[in-house]
Amino acid sequence: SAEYTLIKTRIEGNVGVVELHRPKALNALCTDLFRELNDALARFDQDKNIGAVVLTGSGTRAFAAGADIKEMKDKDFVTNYTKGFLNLWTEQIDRMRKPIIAAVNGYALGGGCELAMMCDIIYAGEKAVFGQPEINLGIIPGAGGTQRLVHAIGKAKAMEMVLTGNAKLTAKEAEAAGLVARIFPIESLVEEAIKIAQEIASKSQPSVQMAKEAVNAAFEMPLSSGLRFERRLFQALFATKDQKEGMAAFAEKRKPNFTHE
Ligand code: CO8
Repeated sequence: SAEYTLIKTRIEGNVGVVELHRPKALNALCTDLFRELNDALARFDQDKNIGAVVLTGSGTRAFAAGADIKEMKDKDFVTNYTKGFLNLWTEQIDRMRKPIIAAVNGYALGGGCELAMMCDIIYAGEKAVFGQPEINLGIIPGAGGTQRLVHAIGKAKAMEMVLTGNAKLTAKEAEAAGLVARIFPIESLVEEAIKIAQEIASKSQPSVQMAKEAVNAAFEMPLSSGLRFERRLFQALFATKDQKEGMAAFAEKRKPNFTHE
C-alpha cells in the first residue's frame, strides 16, 4: 500500500500479507519500520474479512537480519529505559488476536529471529538461517531470544546459539528442533504460507482466536490453570452460532458455512 515505504501490504482472499521491505539493509528492523508494521497489523486485526496474517521478507535473502545496528549504536541506558526501547516494537504483535504466520526465507538473525518467534507459526524456505548473534555486539537478545527460543528448541541448543552468537540453525535443523513447523521450496514458501493462512481463515474466527489464546496460555500458566482456562474457552464456544453450524454441517454431511459469530 502506498502509505508505507519500509513494508508492503496486500490482501489475498481472507489473508493479510505483510512484506518487510528494506532489501538493501536485509530488512534490518528500525523504529520507522515497526511504526509501519504495527499500523498494518492493527488494521488487519480490525478487518472483519481477514482471518490470518502472513509476515515475510521481500526477496529471498532475508526475513530480517536483526535490529538496525546503525540506528542502535549510540543509544544509552537511561533513554532506553525511560522511552521503553523495544516496547513499541513488540506491543502490537503481542496483542494480535488473529494468527500470524512467519514465512522465513533467508536470514532470521537477532531481532529477525525474535520477530519470527513472536508469530504463531514459522514456515521456512530451504535456505533459511536462524541465529541470535547479539553477543557479538556486546549485548544479548532483547525480544524473546533468551525465552521463546528456549521454549522452542530447549536449553542446550538455545544456550549455544545465544552464548556463541555464531551457532546458527539451518532450515532443516530448525525444523528438527521444533522451531519451524514445515519447510517449503524457496519459490513457493510464501504461496504455501498464504494457502495455510487461508485455510485457517476459513474456520470460525472466534474458535481460531480462542485456540491461539489457549495454546499461548501453555507458556504462561501452570498446567492446572492452563487446563482450566482451556476448558472454560471450550465451554464458551458453545455460545457461538458457528459451533451450531459446524456440528450441524458434520451431521448433515456438508461443509460448514461459518459466519464468525
Ligand atoms: N543492521 C543494520 N544494517 C544491516 C544489518 C543490521 N542488523 N544487517 C545487515 N545490514 C546491512 C549491511 O550493513 C549492509 O549495508 P551496506 O551495503 O550499506 O554496507 C547490507 O545490509 C548488506 O549486508 P552485508 O553486506 O553484511 O551482507 P552479507 O551477505 O555479507 O552478510 C549478514 C549478511 C551475515 C546477515 C550480515 O549482514 C550480518 O551479520 N548482519 C548483522 C546481523 C546481526 O548482528 N544481527 C543482530 C542485530 S542486534 C539485534 O537484533 C537486537 C535485537 C533487538 C530486538 C528486536 C525486536 C524485534
